[in-house]
Amino acid sequence: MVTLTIDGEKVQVPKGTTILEAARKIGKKIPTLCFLKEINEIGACRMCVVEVKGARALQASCVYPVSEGMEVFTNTPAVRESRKITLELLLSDHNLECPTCIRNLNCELQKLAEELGIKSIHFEGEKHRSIYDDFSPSIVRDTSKCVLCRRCVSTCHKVQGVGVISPNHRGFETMVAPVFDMSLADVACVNCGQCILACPVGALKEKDDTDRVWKALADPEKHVIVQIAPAVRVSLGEEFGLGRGAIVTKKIPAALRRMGFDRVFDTDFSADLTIMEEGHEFIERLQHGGKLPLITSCSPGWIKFCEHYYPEFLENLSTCKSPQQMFGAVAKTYYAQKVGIDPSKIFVVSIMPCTAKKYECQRPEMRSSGYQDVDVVLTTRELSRMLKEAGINLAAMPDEDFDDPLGISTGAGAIFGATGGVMEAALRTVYEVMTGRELKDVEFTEVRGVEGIKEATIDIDGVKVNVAVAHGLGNARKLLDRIKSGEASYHFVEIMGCPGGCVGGGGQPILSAGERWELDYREVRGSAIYEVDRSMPLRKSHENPAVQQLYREFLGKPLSEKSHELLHTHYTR
Ligand code: HC0
Ligand code: SF4
Repeated sequence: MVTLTIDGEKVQVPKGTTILEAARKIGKKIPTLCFLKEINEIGACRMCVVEVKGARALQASCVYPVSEGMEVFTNTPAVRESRKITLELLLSDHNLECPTCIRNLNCELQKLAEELGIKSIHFEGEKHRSIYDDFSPSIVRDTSKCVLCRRCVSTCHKVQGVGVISPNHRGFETMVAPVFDMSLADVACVNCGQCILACPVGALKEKDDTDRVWKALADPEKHVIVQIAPAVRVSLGEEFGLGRGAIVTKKIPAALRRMGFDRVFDTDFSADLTIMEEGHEFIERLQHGGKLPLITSCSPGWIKFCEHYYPEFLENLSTCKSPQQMFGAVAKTYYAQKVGIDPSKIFVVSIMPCTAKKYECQRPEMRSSGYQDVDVVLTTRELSRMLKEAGINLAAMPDEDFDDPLGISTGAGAIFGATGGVMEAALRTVYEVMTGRELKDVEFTEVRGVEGIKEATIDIDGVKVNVAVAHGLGNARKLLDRIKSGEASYHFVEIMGCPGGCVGGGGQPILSAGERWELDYREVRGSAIYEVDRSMPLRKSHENPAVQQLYREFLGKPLSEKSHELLHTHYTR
């Protein structure tokens, strides 16, 4: 342990601790901007400077390690002046469109200006060259708002193992961009949106599709239906002051009906359907020498990552489309027939925690109904903006149910939203189908939680099934490399593109770096997802009566010809 004083107060911390962490331990908040715990600790922005007795200059506390007897001062006139000048210089070269910026009132730069008491900007000078890149189906970059903190760069490189953005050029010309300042649409970006969650300002945002949905809702010719993803029910409430991970499953249908949707359905329904198809696909491959490990294919960021970086695993991917896409295909065929509406008049909106889903719905494979199966994808954040625009306060909504039949679901569908959930849901069904016996304890806790890679061996009547789960593409990379080298071998693997699974999706409400340090949002929202599961009367996908009815009336059985035509696809090199 090391003992030091901070502003005269004694503090003991382990060797290797930074001054910033030591200060936090005694409740002292030092302002930061580029710092993102464990992801970006580079001392670049110099907002966190402090005086260290004996040191020649002010030091960046986020990278300066403590030492025995050190005396630190966090609040001297020199420290305050330096931070203010740094911030004013940043603001002097910033696009100050604050009231119309996507991050207005949720911007770390704005917050710092308030906290540091910046009342005017004393410097006026050149503005840096900027690019507005909106060619990607998912992500918009506006470098006029970039503060060069590199949080997005570190996230893309270190967390996601992708690395398609970096600081280009030098000095005042520095710009965070893909190679040769190309568009994100033209490089191997996987549209995960994790860079957006890392951005402290409005330099990165999702492609906004809210106008297209308002237009559809206002069109009397259109039958506008909506599906809501598993993870949104534990995050949307955060935008309405209900606390991180608040469960708002039943408030969502009420709010969406008031917005004008004709039917409010649930992706949890088609998640159950996915399990029926994927569970049988697994059993088929296991028992008939098919390609193993079977790897889940419902996370579109992961699919794109696999296509670009690990094409040798494409044959391992489940041929099942994702629940969002299965929903669209079923909505424009089975549901259209059932309600007697021409599928060309049906407009399918998805509310997803994900930016890559915007890209997924536009893929050419996703038109098996004869139309684009899902018309528009909105992120959790976009839905929240629309609700606010319509004056609908989610927090004040009564409890209502989803509509029949595509709104009926089980707990197995709900847990898709957390890392390990697809695997657990599949195991619940695979076990019962393979053994013909009831699974008494449905909880496979070995595959739950935020550890990067989880493994388990499940005994199914003497058949030992080895499974692994990875979330976040950096972890996926590690897992795939181990499989490739022969170091590990599995029968069934779940990969989700985002850390924490969909609860940590790139379209979810954004936490500041400070809040991320205080609380693991992946864990909080993940626990809420499992609570949703426990509260459901049915917890196994094959028990979903609406899914059973769909098979009886339309699909026949899992892996039938009709299922293959509508619900499956192939990804090729
Ligand atoms: Fe997910 Fe999904 S679980 S990817 O994270 O599989 O986005 O929540 O909707 O499709 O169900 C996201 C979440 C979904 C899909 C489902 C899967
Ligand atoms: Fe990187 Fe994902 Fe952002 Fe693309 S969307 S730049 S892959 S973090």
